[in-house]
Amino acid sequence: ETVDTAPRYYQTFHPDTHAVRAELEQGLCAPNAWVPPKFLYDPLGSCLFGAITQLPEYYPTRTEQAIMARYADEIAQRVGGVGALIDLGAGDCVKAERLFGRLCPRQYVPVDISTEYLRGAVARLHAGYPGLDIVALGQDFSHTLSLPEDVLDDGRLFFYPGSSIGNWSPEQALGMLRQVREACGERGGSLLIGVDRVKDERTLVRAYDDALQVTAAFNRNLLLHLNRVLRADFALADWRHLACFDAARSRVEMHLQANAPVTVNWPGHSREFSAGETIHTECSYKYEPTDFAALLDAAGFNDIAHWTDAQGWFSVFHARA
Ligand code: AVJ
Repeated sequence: ETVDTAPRYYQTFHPDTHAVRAELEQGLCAPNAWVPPKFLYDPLGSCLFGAITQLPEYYPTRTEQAIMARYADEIAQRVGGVGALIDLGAGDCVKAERLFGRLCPRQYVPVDISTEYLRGAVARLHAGYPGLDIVALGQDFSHTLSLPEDVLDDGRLFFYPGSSIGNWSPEQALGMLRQVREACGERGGSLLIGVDRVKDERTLVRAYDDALQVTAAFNRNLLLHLNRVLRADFALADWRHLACFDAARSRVEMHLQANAPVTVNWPGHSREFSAGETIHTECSYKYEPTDFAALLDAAGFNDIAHWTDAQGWFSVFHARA
């Protein structure tokens, strides 16, 4: 007999706050304008990201999935009994769902800044797994990761798939990994994380500048999100999508580039952009496996295992706290 336990939601992220507007204003008014990549994820942005994962050029999702499928037994054996499966940047919860059969978590804890999208995903998941204990967190864990009391504290497994860690610089990633290690607790916690690897520039850039222009839509949709959050007047026609690889920093960058001189206004502010000027919207760092293992080590993780694909395009790591 399965007992139907309704999911619990804890929403701590609210985009309509002064702090969020201040964070955006600071970036937009900087000499080299930038917006944190987390603002790519409003409801439409989360949907467009889902579409990106299906694109022929976007290899990370399917490569990671293939690694997880091929080494499913080994991974499950290493991970052992799972209490809470804590899914950082859960999105549609589909990646975590694939682990349920083998890992049998006693509790599922999806965390995402795209709060409305997460609610929908959790409602669907609950319908499919009525007995599963779900604690959903609408949280911006880029500041601090805080888990409510009802998250089980034995055998925690943090799941950070898809190379989302690549949105952080290596220094920031170290801070994030330290935070995750702390949150693993003292009772057999561990981390399962996917990391995209350094490869030829053409493959990398095409993954972020696809022929169908879904990634362009994903990037430009950020402007619609900013219009809502800031009450700004960005016009889509003024901005084009740009993706490039900075080999020295080992990162793909996404920018929005002004087609012509343009002034953008929102209450209390205006910002002039010259023709060709850009707003930097995302970094996606690419790692060599040894470098990423060193980062895990520096963050205090130990007993590190690593799996990859035949081409060496993507890596999955498991490490104990
Ligand atoms: C979700 C951050 C892993 O960097 O590849 C996809 C986001 N940006 N296409 C990535 C993204 C453009 C993605 N992450």
